[in-house]
Amino acid sequence: MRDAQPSAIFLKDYSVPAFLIDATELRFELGEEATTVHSCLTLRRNPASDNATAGLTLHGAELELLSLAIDGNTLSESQWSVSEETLCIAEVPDQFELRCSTRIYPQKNTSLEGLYKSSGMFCTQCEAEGFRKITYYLDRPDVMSVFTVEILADANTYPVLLSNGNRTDVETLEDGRTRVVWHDPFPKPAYLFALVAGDLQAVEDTFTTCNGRVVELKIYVEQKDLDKCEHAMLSLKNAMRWDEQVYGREYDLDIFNIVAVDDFNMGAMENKSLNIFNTSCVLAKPETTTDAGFQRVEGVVAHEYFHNWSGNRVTCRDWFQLSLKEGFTVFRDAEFSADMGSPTVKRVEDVSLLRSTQFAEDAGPMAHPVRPDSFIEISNFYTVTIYEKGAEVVRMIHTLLGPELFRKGSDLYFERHDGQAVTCEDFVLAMEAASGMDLSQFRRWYELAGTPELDVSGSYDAEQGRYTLTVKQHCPDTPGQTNKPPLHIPFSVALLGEAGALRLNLQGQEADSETADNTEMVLHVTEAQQQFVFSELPEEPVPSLLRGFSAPVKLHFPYRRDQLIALITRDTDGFCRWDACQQLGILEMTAAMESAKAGADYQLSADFSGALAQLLADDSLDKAMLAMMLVLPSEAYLAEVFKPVDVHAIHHARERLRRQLAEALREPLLQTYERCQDAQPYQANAEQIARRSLKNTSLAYLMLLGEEGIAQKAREQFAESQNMTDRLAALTTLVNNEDSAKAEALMSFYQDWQHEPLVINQWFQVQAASSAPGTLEKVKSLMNHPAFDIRNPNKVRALIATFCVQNAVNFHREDGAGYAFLADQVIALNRSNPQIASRLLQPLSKWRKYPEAAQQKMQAELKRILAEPDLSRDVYEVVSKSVS
Ligand code: 0A1
Ligand code: ZN
Repeated sequence: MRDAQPSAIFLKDYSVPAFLIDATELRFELGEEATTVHSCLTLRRNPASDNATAGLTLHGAELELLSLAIDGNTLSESQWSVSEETLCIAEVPDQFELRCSTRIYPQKNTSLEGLYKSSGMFCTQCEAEGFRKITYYLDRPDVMSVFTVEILADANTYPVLLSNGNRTDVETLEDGRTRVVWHDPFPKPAYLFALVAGDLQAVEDTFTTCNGRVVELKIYVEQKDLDKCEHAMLSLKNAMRWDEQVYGREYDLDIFNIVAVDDFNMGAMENKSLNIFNTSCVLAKPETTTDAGFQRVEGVVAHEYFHNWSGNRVTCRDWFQLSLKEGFTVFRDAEFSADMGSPTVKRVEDVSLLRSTQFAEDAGPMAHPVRPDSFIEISNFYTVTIYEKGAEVVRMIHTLLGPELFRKGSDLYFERHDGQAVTCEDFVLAMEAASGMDLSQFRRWYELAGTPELDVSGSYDAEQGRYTLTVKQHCPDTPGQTNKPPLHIPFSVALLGEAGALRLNLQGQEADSETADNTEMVLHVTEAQQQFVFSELPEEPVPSLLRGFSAPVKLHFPYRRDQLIALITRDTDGFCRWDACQQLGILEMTAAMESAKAGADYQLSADFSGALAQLLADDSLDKAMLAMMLVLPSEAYLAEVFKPVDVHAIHHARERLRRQLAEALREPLLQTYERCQDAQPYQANAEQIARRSLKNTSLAYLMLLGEEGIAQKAREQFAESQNMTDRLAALTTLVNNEDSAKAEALMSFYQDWQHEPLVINQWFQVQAASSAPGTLEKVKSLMNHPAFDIRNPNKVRALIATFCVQNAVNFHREDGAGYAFLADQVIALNRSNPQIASRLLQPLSKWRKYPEAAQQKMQAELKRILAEPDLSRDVYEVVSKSVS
């Protein structure tokens, strides 16, 4: 809990550590009451530090100090002092061995940081600053040490005892305990330390590396989950192979372990050779897991594995550099998932997330650069900006350099910095050195918060056969940053003619041609305003802009409707086709909302439904793409487009348009629904996933027609489907349409799956997301359901966060009850789990986007939270930055 005034720490204040720890020996005595941790640290003064006489200050929190000794001599109480967060020893030699014993209480640890218990097993989470809750230490990523870990625990209760690296010793003691020793030869920061003790079973496999080394792979789970590990194991092997082939990175130890735990604040953690996973990101089988769940497992397994190089072998100097490992690793996992499935679909999914969630963050009170300048609590900075915008920044470097030079750059980065803790600047320097490219202006992407906006216009001179694109850029002000200089924006373009993309002849400007036939180019937008002139164009082209979403910007171009339809039906860039659909959808939404305001009825435009009908008739189109193109812009994205955000008007207009679309496309949707039925046994491959996605999108539309015959199909699908994707899609549409079978379906679903917590979370989610009136009361009553547990983050996310984030009409109820509910939950979680409390709070922090009446109610709840005694640093930072 916080001191009177939590203060910010600043990147500009970084200094090297005064001491280094060459070796770390830990001995854990795991007990049912308490755990004792004995540490032996080999310390020496850091030659790079300019303070040669400094005392030793170690981090530590919530620890009971039992004893302290330097070089074998026990220290008396006058020789050290402890505060809530530190242990200081004023006088120490230049080189010494520090022995320290502490007592901790993992059974009482509800924050899920440090050592804690989950479903009877001991496990750890040390990133970012959790190790200090285990023992006193230099808990900062630039202190890298070789760890040896001894674990003692009751042999019956904890038959599996794991830590990082290789197991070097094991014995059974006379007192009924087992003693094991693990040694990790690679120096690492404390945040990568991990320990697991429990009654677990493993699924085993091997991987032979490119150099013929055999690596033992194990996924440890509870016995009942042994049948849900196959997909994670396959994903792991695919990721290991992919990293060799695409990045030349070979795995470096003889074992790689994954452990699944029920209670986990995030998705997973890349501890060296002992990844710890939220069960939701590792367990999958067709009967319990949706296609999206399968894809998430694949992506997260790969992400954590890729960290072995981008994060572990080369780590971060300080937490301001978090995106160095996260942005790069997200880029790597996105490319991997693209290669394993459908690249365009993956790209569209990622861009959707970025544009709804990251753009919102970048426009709100918590906006921060990819490399922040300051923070109060680092846990608040595991954000979509650090992860997803950070990945976009790496992607832009990839686009600017091209794949070969990018690979040269990454090779150089790994070679230069293997075993080091480095900065984002080191990454850019390696990319520059390998490519010869000047990225000086590009660096601003790391420094500036806010989403840049591109205002583009085009004009065609028929006589000269010239097309001129005028591009203006500006980046809005964000907290602490005004009047920003222009960024270096890679702007990928093509010009479409009637018969396809036209050859590009760009006058006088430097640009890289992307395609052999010269039909796509990356323009370097570097100034506040710039013109690009293309010549030898026999017809007025339709510009296809920001292809593949080549930069994380908001693009404005005054497209005519016929131009958007041209892009929808014949652009060769999948992202631009989808985006043109979204833009036409926004035009429809705008018109529908204006009509509603004037009390008039709006009728969906025929050109829009006509274009979608044309797509439905096109058998050559990827079905997953088609499914995405059929979906109107999400409410979350529309909340980024309309200002102020009237969530009720948006929801009702969107629902009306959806119904009208269903009416206009009834026949083709019915045919599509039937055509996409799968006779094959379930597989999580791209083709089947695409088919299910299109089938269930069609069903969701058809259900809006309120026809008994269609409802019957949904009920049948619910009752008969053997996989969770189809079953949950049917349940969702029965719930969303208040079907007569809703209550019974929810009940039978619960009966069938009450023994599977991950499935029950989906059951909570479906109910929490329903736009029906009274959902808040339903959510409150579900919080008293025996299957709900507020201490479990997955359940909080499934029920509470789903309601607050994905159910805008109910969360933004006009009486403010949704806001009060959220504030109550934040206050309840503030003490038990500050990280989850702070994350949950985010929707309230965006109050400025909403109409006046909502603003006041949201602010009042923020103030109520701020007035709470003992606010955690996590919650305090978000509330204090967003209130006022
Ligand atoms: N490094 C992990 C994410 C992670 C961060 C913090 C955690 O606990 C507070 C846990 C996991 C990743 O990127 O996957
Ligand atoms: Zn990561």
